[in-house]
Order: sequence, then structure tokens, then C-alpha cells
Amino acid sequence: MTRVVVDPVTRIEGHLRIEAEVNGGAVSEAWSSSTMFRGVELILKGRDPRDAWAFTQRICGVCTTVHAIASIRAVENAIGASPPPNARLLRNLIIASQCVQDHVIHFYHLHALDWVDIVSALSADPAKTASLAQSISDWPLSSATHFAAVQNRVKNFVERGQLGPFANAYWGHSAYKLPAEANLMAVAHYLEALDWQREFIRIHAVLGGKNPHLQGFLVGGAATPVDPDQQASINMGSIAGMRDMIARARDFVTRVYIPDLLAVASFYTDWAGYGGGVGNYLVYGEYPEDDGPQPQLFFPSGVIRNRDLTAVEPFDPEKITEHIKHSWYDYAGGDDGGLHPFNGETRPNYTGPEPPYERLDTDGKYSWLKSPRYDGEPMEVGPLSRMLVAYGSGHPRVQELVGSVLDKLKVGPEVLFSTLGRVAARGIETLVLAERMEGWLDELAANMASDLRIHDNEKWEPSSWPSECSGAGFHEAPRGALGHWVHIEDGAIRNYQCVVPSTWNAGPRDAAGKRGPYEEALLGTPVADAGQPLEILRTVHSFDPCMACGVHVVDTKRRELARVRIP
Ligand code: NFE
Ligand code: MG
Repeated sequence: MTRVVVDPVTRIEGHLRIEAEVNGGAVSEAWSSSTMFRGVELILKGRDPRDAWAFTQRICGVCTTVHAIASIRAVENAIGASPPPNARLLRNLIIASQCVQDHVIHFYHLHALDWVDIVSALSADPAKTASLAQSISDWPLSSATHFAAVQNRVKNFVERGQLGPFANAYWGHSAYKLPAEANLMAVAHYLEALDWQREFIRIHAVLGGKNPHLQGFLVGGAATPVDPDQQASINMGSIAGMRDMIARARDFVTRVYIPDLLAVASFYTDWAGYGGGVGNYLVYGEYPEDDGPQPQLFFPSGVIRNRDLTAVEPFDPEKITEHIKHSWYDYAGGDDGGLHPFNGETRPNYTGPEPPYERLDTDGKYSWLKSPRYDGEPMEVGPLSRMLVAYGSGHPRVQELVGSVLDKLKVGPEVLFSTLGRVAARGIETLVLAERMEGWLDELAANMASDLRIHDNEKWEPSSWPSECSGAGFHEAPRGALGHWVHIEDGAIRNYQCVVPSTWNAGPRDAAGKRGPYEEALLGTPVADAGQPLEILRTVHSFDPCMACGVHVVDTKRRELARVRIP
């Protein structure tokens, strides 16, 4: 038995440590730990709830926007504000563009190098690479000259020893299966996607002034004015500009991302047999399609247990609890119970070893993440959960795309419950959203022709609120189900709790000893070389970890955590 420690896991946001036992070439036990401590929930106490979104948005710079959305929805739910249609449509466009950009970045810049060997790309034949690329897509940048130029660029990096983000990887590992030409094609698209994502996210500057951390959010609506006839508003010119940006995004996703995903996946279908995890999937639902109190959602909410796609249960927010038996916190009532977020507590209690350390006490407390549970069970959240719930709920486009991806890979639906299924679901979701966005833009253009309202003024003044009220805000962030819970007293925040996608997925064992989704997904993962645990990274990265989101508490004692010496 070998104990493998991966710390820090790179190509993620934040600080994640995986400890695993490897027996007979496969993972037999695993622990997921967030070793970073930071935060926001406690500094919100006593503040104006209308300001909370601006603080919470800064929980993370990767999923910028998502904590702003969850926060304004929680406060609106508490005070009874109703955003008008323009605000709903602006938000849908902001959320969807965030998700599309984030997923493309994840595929190319955070995950691809687990499957793509850059060093092998150096020996590819550019002419054969061009034939391969042209056989899977009519994307224009596919000539032998183009691929030769990319290859030279990478060679120059290597010869100058300037590998940058490509240094310290497991190049040449036996688990890399792509032919040299597929590796070169993927490297070329890695570089193209860098430019693409920078261009596309300018849509956030139009919709909210800047990215990251848009400034156009407002409790009760939006602070981005819409008026077809005003220069300083979202007008017909900005609508036309966004239409162009959305069309180009859809083009890149359709002609580059999806063909690459299918090409890479076809060499790794064995990964449909690994990484399944807990088999329970939770979705809060997203993209309200109308302005009623219970709007129709483009991606439906729901719960799937034990991989049963025929029985999607309704989501019940009362069934959420957070446990801390194995987390560096304590609860006033003892560590064995779970607390609903409305009664949530954030009481840090670090009992781990002083760094640097060899091992965590994985029988005791070992993470800054809590362990969220639904009806007592661990749940996977994220693109796979969303696509499974949409598929099981009869979403026509999702059913069609899932069917077509399975056909192309010549596999059955059981492969969805795996590392490969997670990667495929993220691609499918990106395409479905890139296709849907233009519709929301059309609705915005049509609505603002006769309705300039962007805000519910009735509920702006705290004097219009109940003296005590509480609310929950739900959102589907790129990495999954995100909830904020707020309790307001006399116009100020009394308690605030965030339960975040990466907390669901990366959390440690609960009081009953049940593993979290990362931990469960790692069981059975093959490890060819314990000194180069590439396969562990594949499964962990397939969830797209974000520890900045997952840990969002603050050290109230202001202890010194690290001292940095600058020579
Ligand atoms: Ni910081 Fe975030 C949230 C997580 S979502 S990345 O909420 O987990 O994509
Ligand atoms: Mg929390």
C-alpha cells in the first residue's frame, strides 16, 4: 500500500490537497482537504443586505458573478422584491456568458493537459494534423502551415526553457493515449481558446461594466439601464454588438470545443468506467423564463438518487444540512449533527498539524470545507448533475445532444456516471447555453422597446421591509448548485451562510463517515505510477475544483497564518 499526497493540486482555484491510498495499482481510499482559510460570511454580519452581493461576489475571481447573483436573490427572497423582466433577462445573459466562458477555460486550460501530452505534440506531422482537424470540423485555422507554426512556437518555448504553465507536468506518462497529431491539434486550440475567452467575456463589460466582478447588480433588479434611444444605456447598438459576440461564441463551441471533446474522448472511453462517485445528483435549477414567483426554469431543478434517471425528485431546500465532524470548525451543539443553513454556524477551530506536514489526521478533522448533505446523503453538483436532471426531466435539446454524443462515442447512457461523463456533460451544457443566449437577447430587445423598468423601487427602502425576515437565494454556478441564506433584522444582516458547489463536491466525510463526492469518485481510479498520479488529477479536475468558493469563512482571531519573506 502506498500513500499518495497531491498538494497543492494545480490548475484549479484555491488550495486543495488529496491524500490517497493506492493498492495494486488503484486508489483504495481517498481524502479531500481544503488547506486554505479565508472568508466572507462573518464580515457580512451587521451590514446592509443590499451591499452583500458586492462582498460575496469577491469570494471567487473565477466564478465571478455567481455569488452576486445568489446574494441578491437571497435578499430579494427575504424582503419580497420582484425584479422586472429586463433585469431577469440581463441576469440570464450574464450568468450564461459566465458559464460558457468558464467551461471553455476549464476544458482547454485547466483539464486538457491531463489528457493531452504537449511534448508528444512536438513530434506531430503538421500535414497529418491538418487532415485530422479538417476531418472533424470545418474550422478555418486548420492548415498544415498553421499547425507547423504552432509547433514551432511550442518548440521555441521548450528550447528556451520557458515552459511556463506547461512545466512540471507528467509528460510522457503511459496513461496519455492521444496520437501526436491529436496532441498538436489540442495544443493549437489551447492557445486559440486563450484569445477567444478574452474576447468573448467583453460581453460582461457591456452588461455590467467590467469583468471580473461586474458592477451592474442591484437588489430588486439591475443597475444597467436599458433604453433603445440612449447612448449611455443598453441600446440597439449594444444589442447588435452582443448578438455578434454570442454568435462567435456559439461558433467556437460548435466547431472547436465539441469536435475536440469528441476527438479526445474517443481515445479515453475507458474513463467511462472510472470516477462515478456518489451517484446522487442535486440541481437547484437556473435561467428563469418568466417573471412569476415560481418561474419556469430553462435547466430544471431536481434530485437523482442512486443513478436512477427515471425518478427525478423535486428539490426541497429544507433537506440541506452542513456537517463539520471532519472539518476544522465546531458547532455549539456538538460536532455530530448537521445544521440547516438558516441556523448555520461558522466557528473555526483548526486542530490540524503545523505546516509543513507529511499527513493529515484523516480519522479526525482534516479540511476547511464543511460537508453539505441533502436528506443526509452526499450529492454531486455541477454540469453532469444539471444535464442528468434535464435529461431525466425531458429537456428536448439536452436529450438530443446527450443521445448524439453517446452515439458518436458508441457507448450507452451508463457511461454518463463517470469522469468521462462529467467532461462530456460540461461540453453539452456549454453548447445548449451558447444556443439559448440569443433568444434571451431577442427577448430583451423586444421587451425594452416598450418597458424601460430595471428595478423594483417599492422594496428599496428598509422601512418597507419586515423588521425580521430571512431568505434563500439559489443559483446554478458553473461548478454546480450554489445557495446563500440570509437572516435580516432591523435592516441589517444577522446571519449569512453560503453553501457552495465545491463544498458539496470536495467536502470531507460527514458525521456518519460517508465520503464526499471527490473522495468516492477516486475509489478504483487506476494509478500506473504512484510517483506521477496523473489519473488522480483526471478525476479531481473533472469536477473543476474551486476552493476559494468552497472555503469562504474568515479567521475571527486574526491569527498570523503565514509570514512571507522577500529576499
Ligand atoms: Ni470559485 Fe464557484 C461557486 C464553486 S462556481 S468557482 O459558487 O465551487 O463555478
Ligand atoms: Mg459556508
